[in-house]
Amino acid sequence: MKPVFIDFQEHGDWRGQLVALEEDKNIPFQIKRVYFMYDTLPNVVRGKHSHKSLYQVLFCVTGACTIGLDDGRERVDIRLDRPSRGLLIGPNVWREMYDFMPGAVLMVLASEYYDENDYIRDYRAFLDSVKEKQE
Ligand code: T46
Repeated sequence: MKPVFIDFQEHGDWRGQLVALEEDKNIPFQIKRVYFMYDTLPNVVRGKHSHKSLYQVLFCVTGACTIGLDDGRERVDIRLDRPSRGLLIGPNVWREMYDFMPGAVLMVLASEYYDENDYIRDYRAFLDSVKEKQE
């Protein structure tokens, strides 16, 4: 599967860098929620689920971490290691986040409020739902 990156304009000058995120402009949805994770332990794998309808853009605003994406046919592993690069993840994609650098902060912009009913947390059920959509 092909990851969808959004590379944001860096407004750099002698003071440093600045990146601006705007809903329905460089973020392709209305932003209903922002969350971030930090202090992630080195051998931890987060995620391990897909979403039924949620769109999200993930950024490693500090440090780096790896995102594994799986559409039920193929898996790709992506190293997110710069704050100006976002990774867009839509529905029906299994995701895992791992190999967090110490101090890494992974920030996520989401198209919907938190809703546990939108999650598929069982890998077999995820494969079945992908198969159903292909039929
Ligand atoms: C995703 C990946 C990239 C909330 O109360 N509100 C929230 O908005 C979120 C995201 C989580 N929570 C609670 C639910 C759990 O008790 O925080 C706890 C940890 O959530 P979870 O185990 O789902 O976290 P991750 O890191 O496995 O997954 C998260 C998002 O949940 C998910 O949508 O795509 O990051």
